[in-house]
This record gives sequence, structure tokens and C-alpha cells, in this order.
Amino acid sequence: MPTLTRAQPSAFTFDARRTALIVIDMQRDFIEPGGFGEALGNDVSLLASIVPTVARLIAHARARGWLVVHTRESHAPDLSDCPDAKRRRGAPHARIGDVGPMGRILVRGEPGNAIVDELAPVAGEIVVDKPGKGAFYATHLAQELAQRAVTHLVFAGVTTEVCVQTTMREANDRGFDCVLIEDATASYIPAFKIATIDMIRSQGGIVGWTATLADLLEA
Ligand code: TIU
Repeated sequence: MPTLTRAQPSAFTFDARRTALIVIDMQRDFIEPGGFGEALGNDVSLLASIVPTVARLIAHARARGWLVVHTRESHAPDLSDCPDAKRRRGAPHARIGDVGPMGRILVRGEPGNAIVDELAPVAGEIVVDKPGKGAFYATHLAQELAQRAVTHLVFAGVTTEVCVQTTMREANDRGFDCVLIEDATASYIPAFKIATIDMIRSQGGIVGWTATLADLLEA
């Protein structure tokens, strides 16, 4: 079985036949100007910079025959799955459901909700639309992984401390061994990315492991 010998806090061994890559929310809403990320007051260029690394990771997963799962944070057009508390949060200049330059913000089917072209899903891959920050809440992800007897999850995507960390914690509680690819994740707040990576692998891997893409390609 492949082993990431330089993973932290210890080597990470996984069964490649039971491994899925989970790419969190690499959608235009977060990565391109005019979407939800920018509406919340963030500089989106930090997130755009990881796209080539995530593309290499996806290519590796496809070449190895892993299940590839893409998630999108998104809501139904009538916002019936968007709690009012979520819609009211913060002081954005445009809220979820409002019309922006890429269509209605964080709404399913709108141009801004699409995964960026460079990382577009291909046939056979799973796309999970999730109304929350975690990808297990109110979605079919748990069933999809159970049906395929997946035990190990490799994580990438945005943002590190919000949707990636929330989903890793949900996965950890469900019994998956999880590794986050450090250079394939980003935050609008660089210090939070560093802190999240430290948190995940602290206390002997309280949430999981972290490793670089180079570590994975070596394994
Ligand atoms: N705002 C922020 O950092 N993230 C989100 O709202 N969603 C995700 O992380 N996908």
C-alpha cells in the first residue's frame, strides 16, 4: 500500500482502491472576482493561485483510478435550504441569492456556481451540492462513499479553515482516515491556513494528516 512517508504528524498509509479525492468548493463564487468570496470582502487572488496544483492532484487521482468527488457550496434558487441566519451573516455588499456579475450568488445553476474550467468534473466523477460548510451535512456524500467502500480521503480545495476543515472534521467523526494536501488548499487569510494545518495534525493527528503534493506523487 502507498505510504506518504513525510506526512505529518506521522507516515500516512492508504489503500488506493478505497481512496477518494475530495475537492472542496473550487467554484467561481470563491475563486473569481464578483462572487461570494469577494462579496464578503476578500481578495480572491490567493485562492486562484492553487488552481494549477489542484489540477495536478486531480490528474494524479484520475491516473490512479481513485474516486474523485467535487463539492460546491450552493443553494436552491428559492433559497429554501439557506437558513436566514446564514443569509444575514456578515456585512457583504451582496448576499446569497442576490444578482452579481456571475449571476445569483451561491445559487445552483448560476454561472458563478460552476467549478472553474481548469478543474471541471469529468464523466464518472461525483458532484456534491452542499448547503452548509461541511460536505456531509444534508448531502448524499456519506452514501456515495459507503457504496464504494471508501476508507481514506485525500482533501484539497477552499477555504482551508472553513469548508475544508469542517468537512475533514465531519469525515474524521465518521471513521475516515483523512489527509489534507497542504499546497492544494488556500484561505483568504494566510495565517488561518497555517493555523488550520497545525490544528489538524496536532495531538497525534486529532483530525488527520497533512502532506504536500510532492509527498503524494512520491508515494
Ligand atoms: N468564507 C469562507 O472562507 N468560506 C466559505 O464561505 N465557504 C468555503 O469555505 N467553501
